[in-house]
Amino acid sequence: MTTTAARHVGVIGLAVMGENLALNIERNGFPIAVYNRTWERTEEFINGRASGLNVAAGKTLPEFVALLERPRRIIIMVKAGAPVDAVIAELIPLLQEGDMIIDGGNSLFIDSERRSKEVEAANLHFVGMGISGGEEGALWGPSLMPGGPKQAYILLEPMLQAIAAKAEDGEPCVTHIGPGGSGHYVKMIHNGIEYGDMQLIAESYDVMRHALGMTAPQIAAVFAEWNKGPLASYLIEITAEVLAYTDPETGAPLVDLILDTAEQKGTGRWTSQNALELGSPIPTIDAAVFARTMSSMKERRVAASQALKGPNPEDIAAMTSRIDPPRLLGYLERGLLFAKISSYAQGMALLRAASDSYNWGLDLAEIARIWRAGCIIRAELLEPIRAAFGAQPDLENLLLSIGFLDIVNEGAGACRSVVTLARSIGVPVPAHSASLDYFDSYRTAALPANLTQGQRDYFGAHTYRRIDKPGIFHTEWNAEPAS
Ligand code: NBP
Repeated sequence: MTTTAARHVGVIGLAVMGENLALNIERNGFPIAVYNRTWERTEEFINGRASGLNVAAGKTLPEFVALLERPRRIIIMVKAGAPVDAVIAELIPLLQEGDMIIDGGNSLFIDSERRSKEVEAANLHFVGMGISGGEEGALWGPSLMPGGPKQAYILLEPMLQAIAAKAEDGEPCVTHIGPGGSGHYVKMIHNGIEYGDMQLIAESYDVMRHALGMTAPQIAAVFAEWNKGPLASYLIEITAEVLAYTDPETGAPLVDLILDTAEQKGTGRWTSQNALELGSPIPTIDAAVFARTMSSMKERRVAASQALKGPNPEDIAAMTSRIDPPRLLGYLERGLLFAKISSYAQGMALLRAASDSYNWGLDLAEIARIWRAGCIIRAELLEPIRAAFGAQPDLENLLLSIGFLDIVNEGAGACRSVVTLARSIGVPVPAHSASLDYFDSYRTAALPANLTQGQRDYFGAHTYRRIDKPGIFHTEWNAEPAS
């Protein structure tokens, strides 16, 4: 441990994320100071993983602050929520004009908006920075989504670029997202998209095991193959590895022994709630959030499985016996790609809606660019998405991008085949269905909302507009028609 020379940056919070981020910063040559509320954890770190490294530690917060060069750059990596407010309240009196507080946790963007006002009122800068990539990413290169004042970002940029993941073209996965809580907002959408991706993958796996009777290792081989094509991504790669893993105790595929109740920490739900507020549909992400909720009702599902009937087993057997496996696997691959593009189209449209609504000036090409490496949704697909928004910054919907038109028009047919088969054999595919319904609704010039408007006018005199003449109309629907 070194305690001389002013430290370029400080990290508060030495749990999984803070510790790894601190080691990443140190490895990249930036003198660093660390602090943790509980001193034992700091001691463990400096005498353990940070032993012999250029890391200074403060036992108290004032001691830690005194180690930093000015303007101070302090990254908070503590539990999201009240702990972040507690740390900020303790820090403010110790800092001076122009110092920067960077919250690197998974904070709700509304909290970051509020905190940025509180911190700016003390003549300090607040940067709400989404970080994705988990423990490995924090150590070796995460995708970083910093939001806050541009002048603060400029002062942080050399360090952030050094510690961020690098895409294949060598570009660091970090950019100035926008003001206020925009960085944490973009991280929230990233997580929502991650929920959608994971659910879509799980549904493909479910169709393979039920329609084709495939085992986990056989399905692993399919995902490994898909990872060489347009679906290539971190999530497909780890799916193949999870499915191929054998439980050392029983010799069975471990995935077959895992209880089917998925947990959630809330970022997916936050995304859905915000989309409802902004009126920007994200049905695939909504379906993924609810799929996790349904999965958590294990006891109720087990009980219902005795009472509620799916399709007739003979019909299922007859149907599955007619399936040509290579053909279905082709549909599944192209259907998954289609469903994923539809989900990204929804997510990007929500980013646009938020940018307009909160006046953030988000650059969607830049956001796709920094998601290409380091983060959980990193995928080959993000380069063409970046290119689509780069070529057409005002692109209204990704589905309409020239580069994607043929893929989605062809892929919709494959997804339709998957959804139709799954429905016929009683396998739930809510995220595939939602992706397809979004596409079908978006491409439909005349939806049945004319009838909805008629009903609304009938019971609530809500009025309607007509397609054959201008104006606002109301009808006394149950009055005797004029003879
Ligand atoms: P945790 O979320 O588990 O938080 C533990 C840290 O918070 C400890 O350092 C603890 O100090 C500190 N802390 C708490 Br709790 N209350 C505090 C308070 N009132 N004042 C000061 N410190 C307090 O840590 P994590 O898993 O490393 O995650 C850090 C942040 O990064 C979270 O917002 C998380 O959501 C986010 N994130 C996590 C991941 C991931 O993969 N884990 C990925 C991306 C983002 P103590 O030692 O004294 O108890």
